[in-house]
Amino acid sequence: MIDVPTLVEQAREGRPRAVARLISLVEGASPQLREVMAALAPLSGKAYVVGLTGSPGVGKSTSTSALVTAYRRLGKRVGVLAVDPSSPFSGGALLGDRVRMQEHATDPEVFIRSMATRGHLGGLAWSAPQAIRVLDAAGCDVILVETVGVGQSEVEIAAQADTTVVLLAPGMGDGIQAAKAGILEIGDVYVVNKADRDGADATARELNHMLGLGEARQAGDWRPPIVKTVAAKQEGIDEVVEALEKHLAWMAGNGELAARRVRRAAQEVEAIAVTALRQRFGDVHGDKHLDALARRVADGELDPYAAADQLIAAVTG
Ligand SMILES: Nc1nc2c(ncn2[C@@H]2O[C@H](COP(=O)(O)OP(=O)(O)OP(=O)(O)O)[C@@H](O)[C@H]2O)c(=O)[nH]1
Ligand SMILES: [Mg+2]
Repeated sequence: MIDVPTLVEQAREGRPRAVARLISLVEGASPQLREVMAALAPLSGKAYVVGLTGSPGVGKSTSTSALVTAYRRLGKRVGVLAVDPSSPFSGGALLGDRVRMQEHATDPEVFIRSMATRGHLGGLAWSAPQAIRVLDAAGCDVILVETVGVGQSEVEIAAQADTTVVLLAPGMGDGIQAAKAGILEIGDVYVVNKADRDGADATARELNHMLGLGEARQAGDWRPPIVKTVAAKQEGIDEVVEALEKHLAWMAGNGELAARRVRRAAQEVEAIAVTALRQRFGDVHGDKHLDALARRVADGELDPYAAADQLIAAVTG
């Protein structure tokens, strides 16, 4: 058994090994998570959570590393969470990221963790917020969350950040047209990376046009800025930080920040509850109660809805 209070205290002091162990507990869906989260709850809510998303190879890891550099110059403690929702293995895809993050590896004010969700049910919906809570409690001012892999998970991660950065690059497929339509709805800040390559201006223009379509903004609404960067050379990164700070101030000023955090907590709670219910239903499978109900339904004695009601009552009672 792990001594949770000691581990939490050590994480609070910013000890990397304690932070790593707590995130491993999240990754492994440890039964001790209940105790860990109870201890962390009063310590969290201070960090600014930024999600980075975009097609493979667009420069998410390079940009994350460049943002770490920029935030460190501002004296901030930074957490980086690389999440791989698609793979059950934490090595592989994240290996390249480790190399990219190498320059920060010895900085005691930077915490870099990668996490695979090992395919557990509703994995990302609760595991990412919990890993974020660990980094938050460890005193990170900013937490950068990079998702590896594409698809629905991008949108899922975006829902969990305070601010979502969508990255694009020139010459990747057909630019924005190729980008999934959903990406135009989730970005708070857009970055056209690899601006050292041909076509960056065109990509930015096209993006600007697409973002303007269907625009019915009112005074005080947020208009997502578009920033051009060469992340590999740290160019434009200060402008990204500036855009992030503006978005944070905008959200803090109108209640949006609190609203987003409530949404994030709601998703997490729901995912935990659904997981718990699924588990109980799993226990019910092959259970005598279900057998008895099923027999009555098969015999036409009971309708399936009434039987389901009885099963739910048995599982939640
Ligand atoms: N020319 C140029 N290359 C860049 C720039 N930023 C990143 N790259 C290169 O683009 C490649 C992919 O960068 P990554 O940061 O690994 O991209 P990623 O989005 O994290 O990739 P995945 O995690 O695999 O989806 C690397 O070879 C980088 O060196 C840039 O600003 N300009
Ligand atoms: Mg990457």
